[in-house]
Amino acid sequence: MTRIPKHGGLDHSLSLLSDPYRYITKTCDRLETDVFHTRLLLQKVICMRGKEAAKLFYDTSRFSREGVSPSHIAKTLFGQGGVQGLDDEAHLHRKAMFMSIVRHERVDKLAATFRDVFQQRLVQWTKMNSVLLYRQVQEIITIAVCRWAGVPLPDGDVDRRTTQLASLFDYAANIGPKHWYARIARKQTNAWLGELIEQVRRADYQPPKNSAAEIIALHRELDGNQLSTHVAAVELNNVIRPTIAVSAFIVQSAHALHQHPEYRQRIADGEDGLLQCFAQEVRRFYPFFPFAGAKTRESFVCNGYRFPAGQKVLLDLYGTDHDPRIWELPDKFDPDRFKNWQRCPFSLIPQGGGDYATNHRCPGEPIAIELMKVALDLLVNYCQYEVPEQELAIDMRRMPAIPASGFTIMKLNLAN
Ligand code: MYR
Repeated sequence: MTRIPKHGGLDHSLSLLSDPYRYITKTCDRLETDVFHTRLLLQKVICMRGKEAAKLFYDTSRFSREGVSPSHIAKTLFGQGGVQGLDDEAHLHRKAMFMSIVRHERVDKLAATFRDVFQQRLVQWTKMNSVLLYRQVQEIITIAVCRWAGVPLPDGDVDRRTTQLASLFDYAANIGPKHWYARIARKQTNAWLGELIEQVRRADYQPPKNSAAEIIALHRELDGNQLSTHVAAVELNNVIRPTIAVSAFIVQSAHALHQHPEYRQRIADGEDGLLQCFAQEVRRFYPFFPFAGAKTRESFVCNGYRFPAGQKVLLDLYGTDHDPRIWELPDKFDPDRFKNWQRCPFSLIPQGGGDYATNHRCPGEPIAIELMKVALDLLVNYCQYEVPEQELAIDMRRMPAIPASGFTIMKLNLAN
């Protein structure tokens, strides 16, 4: 048996928070290991990285998710009682509900709605002095995803609901006033969506057939009962909120286009498969979700290392997406690496790994990719704009990490 190396010291929460995307990899490199013990929030935690670690982490016979999210994350980002904290049959059954919401043709429908709303915004942007892309794209997605999900959103509510929903992921890692803002926003958005669930159940409001609002409101659990109003609201929020978080990937895509203008021409030329490769490389290259958490069910030995029962474990998502054993020149932005990519559920894991239906991999991944492709197409083929002087460095302390400026564009004109 080999002892799991230890990152010695009292507690490393501050090191993790000051470099959330690189703490695990940096420590692994320093200790020359792929797995180590550390202490976070005064608790013993095992951190690991790489493809083999991801395979282990998504073995549901060894790891459970119940009660794993720290309470400040559960009370902001994920909400309480949702799919992220379920295991076994309950998880498979709830996941099947999400899979039915994101069936292929429904993703296409969302992408088409997003394209319509985005194109209308492009016209408005021609009249604006400057456009803060992160915020604007959040509003576009909020309008599109609510329409698609069967959630009524009057024009006058777009600003308020976008701010509330975006705060759930933008402020999830914050402490102080932003955290409390997100806690209030969680309550407000759950109340709003819960009221809608009740209206659907009372038949006071009929959402479109097979929309997320209908599927979730009428979903029955394994015991034959409907979800409580609270959990149904959390799950509807679990469809809407992460879709709005795709705004980070879209800003990162705009950033990548700006840093690598040679791809503009290739995209404009309609190069086969390039939009897909570009979107995948943005998801691999840029920081989105830093790490995922789970806990061991029983004690077990893997590769000579003993994992104790009930042990919290973090899997390094960003580090695995930059692992040089998987990705040649991982710090080079190179969409062409995806041209002949052999899909592997444990190597490209910005939104979690494993299988959508049976693991805790985000079922919204195809949504993220399709919305990114639409945004790239519109930003390259439907308009021209300038990127003024601004702080364009990716703020690695921010989660999700985007340029500190939020990415401002100016002098936007529609393409002829
Ligand atoms: C979602 O809404 O589920 C997707 C959110 C994506 C990015 C959010 C990044 C926040 C990560 C917080 C982890 C904090 C761990 C201390």
